[in-house]
This record gives sequence, C-alpha cells and structure tokens, in this order.
Amino acid sequence: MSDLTIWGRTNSINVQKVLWVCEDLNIAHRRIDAGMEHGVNKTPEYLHINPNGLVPTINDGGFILWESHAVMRYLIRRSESAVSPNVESLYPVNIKGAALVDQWLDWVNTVAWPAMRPLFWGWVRLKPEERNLQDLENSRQLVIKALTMFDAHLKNSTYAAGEYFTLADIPISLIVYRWFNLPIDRPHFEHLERWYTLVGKRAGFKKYCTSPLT
Ligand SMILES: N[C@@H](CCC(=O)N[C@@H](CS)C(=O)NCC(=O)O)C(=O)O
Repeated sequence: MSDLTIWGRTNSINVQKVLWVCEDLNIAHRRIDAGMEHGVNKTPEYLHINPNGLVPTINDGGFILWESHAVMRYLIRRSESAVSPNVESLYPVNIKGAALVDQWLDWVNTVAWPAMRPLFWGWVRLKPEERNLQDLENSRQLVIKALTMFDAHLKNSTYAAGEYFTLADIPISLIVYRWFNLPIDRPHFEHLERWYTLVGKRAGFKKYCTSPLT
C-alpha cells in the first residue's frame, strides 16, 4: 500500500498534471476526490494541510505539499529512475536542462493558462446565458498569441524543453487538449500539431486527455 495520497478531482487541470506524472512513472497512490461538487477542500481539516483551499495537495508519508508544479517536480525527484543523469528524465538533472523545464512551467502559469482559463471556464462551466462573448473572444486571441509563440518554438525543438519529453510538456498538453476540444475557431499550427501527436502517445495523456471536458 502506497503512503502517497493525492487530494483532487480528476477534471482539474492541476490535479491532472500530478496524476499524469504518477501514470508515466508508475507511482502508486490513493486519490481522494476534492474540489467543486466534491467539497472537502474548504473543510478545516483540508485547510490545515492546504490553507489555499485548492487542489491538488499531496501527503507523502507525512510530507504535505501543494502547488501542482512543485508536486510534479517532487514526485519526479522522488522516483529513482529520474535521478540518473544518463537516462531521459522528465526533469533533467543538469541545471540548464532543468532551467528550461522551469521556464516553460512558469510560462504556463503566467501566460498560457491565464489566457486559456477564462476561455475554458466560459465554454465548459458557464451556462450559455452567463457567457460574455466578447470576453471569450479576447481570451481566444490571447491563447492564439501564446500558441503562435509555442508553435514557432517547436519548429526547432521536438518537445517544449528540447529533444526529450519532459515535465514541461505535461501542463502545455493539458492546455492544448482544452484548446482542441472547445467549440471555437482555431488557426492551423503545423509544429504544435506535430508535437501534439507525439505527446498523445504518453500513458498519462491517454488516461487524462481523452474524456470530455467538464
Ligand atoms: N497554482 C495552483 C492552482 C490550484 C487551483 O487553482 N486549483 C483549482 C482546480 S484546477 C481549485 O482547487 N479550484 C477550486 C475547486 O476545485 O473547488 C496549483 O498549480 O496547484
């Protein structure tokens, strides 16, 4: 029985990041539904371990951690196969490789997800009468701007942070999955679509990027 517990609903992008890492690295865990209709995340017990009241949170044998990118990095470092500098790693050991992963993870939190979140929320979680179509269009334009930049980057890079699939590709894939599954107009992105086909082969993608958006 694993000592790792993950709190979070499976339709949350931030929970999906962590579950994808567990899937790719075969990390045993138990998951407790929390957030939105499941509640839990505003209880005093949960706020005691994560005062933000957000998901995901993990408890690894008494070690509590929240913030999905920190959790992903922790789980990878905790996995023995990821610490050898000689193997393809989700989070490279060499400092420049790791810095490039961090750069894209920060870009997700500061550019790509802030652009995509209102678009996703508006189309998936709001009722038609609650939608502001101008706001949705503004968000769509911001996502196009972000993905145009990422597409140009992929012209000379197989994956986000270079030659290998890394942790950086996970949140970007989850955002692009939302992009491809919203009822919106999308320009053609040649390199992004090539990359999306590649990331689509990962076990974590197959498990967490194939259900309808909710
Ligand atoms: N920066 C945090 C953001 C966490 C976050 O915003 N989680 C959302 C779900 S994606 C949440 O907990 N929403 C409230 C809820 O589900 O009830 C992280 O990356 O973990």
